[in-house]
Amino acid sequence: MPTLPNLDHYWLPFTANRQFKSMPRLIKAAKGNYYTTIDDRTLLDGTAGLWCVAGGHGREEIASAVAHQLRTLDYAPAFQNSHPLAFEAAERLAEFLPQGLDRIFFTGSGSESADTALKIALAYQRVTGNPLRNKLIGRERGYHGVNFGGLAVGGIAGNRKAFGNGLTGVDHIRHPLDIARNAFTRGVPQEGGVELANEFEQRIVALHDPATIAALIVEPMQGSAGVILPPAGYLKRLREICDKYGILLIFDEVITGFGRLGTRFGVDYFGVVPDIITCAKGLTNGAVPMGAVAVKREIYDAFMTNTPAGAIELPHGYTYTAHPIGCAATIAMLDIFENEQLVERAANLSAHFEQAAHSLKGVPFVKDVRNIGLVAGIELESSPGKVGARAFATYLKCYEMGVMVRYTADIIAISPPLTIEKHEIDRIFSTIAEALTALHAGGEQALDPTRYLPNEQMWAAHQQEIRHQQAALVHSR
Ligand code: PXG
Repeated sequence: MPTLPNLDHYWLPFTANRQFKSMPRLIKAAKGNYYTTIDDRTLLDGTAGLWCVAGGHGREEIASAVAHQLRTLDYAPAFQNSHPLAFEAAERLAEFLPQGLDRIFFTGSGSESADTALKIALAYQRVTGNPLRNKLIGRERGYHGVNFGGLAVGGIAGNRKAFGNGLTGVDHIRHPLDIARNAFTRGVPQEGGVELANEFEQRIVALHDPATIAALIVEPMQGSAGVILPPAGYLKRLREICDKYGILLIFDEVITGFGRLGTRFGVDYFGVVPDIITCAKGLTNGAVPMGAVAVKREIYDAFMTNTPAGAIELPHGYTYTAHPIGCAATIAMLDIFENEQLVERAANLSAHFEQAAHSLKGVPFVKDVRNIGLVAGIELESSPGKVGARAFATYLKCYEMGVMVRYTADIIAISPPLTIEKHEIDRIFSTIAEALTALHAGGEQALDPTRYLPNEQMWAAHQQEIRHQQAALVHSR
């Protein structure tokens, strides 16, 4: 049995630390579509880590590319210098991205990509003679990471309210979730998209004066906030409004990029092309922290032609921009996408995945199922006065039964590696059904997190057992 590490020093992100430390769920290894926990459970990965492990865990190709790169060139100064792999990674990524978006700025994460994209949009307006265009528009329930720019345009209230006033000159369009109208729709809702997008023009553009707006940033599909799909025609109409008023359109594809929707990017799924795309996560299979921002060639060219020769065109960048290790992992991952036809694989599995997700209709507490590509959101009725408790208990019960799911508020989100097999998809959704049925039978008590393994009592018993064994060992010497 394992010994727990000292849990005192590490402050976990987006986690109830005291609760977690009383019942730590620690993973020690992963291969393919499975994790191994420190208490030797096997968990099927229903979430590709945090939406990032598109190619399955423990990819040998990435490990050896990274190891080789570490031994060859661990680091080179990112400013005023570079290294060949940065250019190769950018070229390869440009080939994978939608046509026309082929100038690449590398970052270290999705949050850095969001802030980089916003800064490029603002600087672009300035460099093209529109310095008054300095407002940024996001969307309610949008998630663009946790840095100040992304936070400002983001629309998840709980992520914002602890952190002061943020940026000025920011507003939000409405999110498109309408359960009353669209519950259990398979794929994108068909109704209401254009009217909803028109509100951008009628409310926000009109309110602010279009000549003051630099950019609109949206996720093609809102992932973090619980899988919110754009109705048909909605993104296309947003594009038209942006074009009409000279507003840049940014797609945050940190989740929707790299095959998640059964297409390379959300752009390819929806047939709507933004001016700037952000990505991260699947770029390196989650193996190395890395992100990227792709801009239309005209945007890059505007910086190159409208700034004095010899000047720094964009005063922005990170120590770890185009880090050699990240570039090596990116190239290895793009090879995997090509060699294994991962995007096509995801597309081919989508119908089976949709069927399995919607089999949850009628299961206790399920009030909506939303799906697209290899993504499903299962919205539960909240327990009165305890928003999030039911989804948390479902997550714990699934974990106990050997399946990793994600939850946010009372929504379960499923986004497996694109290497998932059909029988594994079936197992994910049947486990959720079983967990919800058990929760229904268990009543109020079933919402108590300490009932699920691994819990405090189990770990206490382990630690006790270990102390006994150690004492016996010392004794026998
Ligand atoms: N944009 C989008 C659209 C994202 O989904 C970020 C930016 C930020 O990326 P970084 O790499 O800075 O975390 C994200 C991240 C979840 C979950 O469970 C989602 C994210 C991160 C962690 C958990 O839905 N999205």
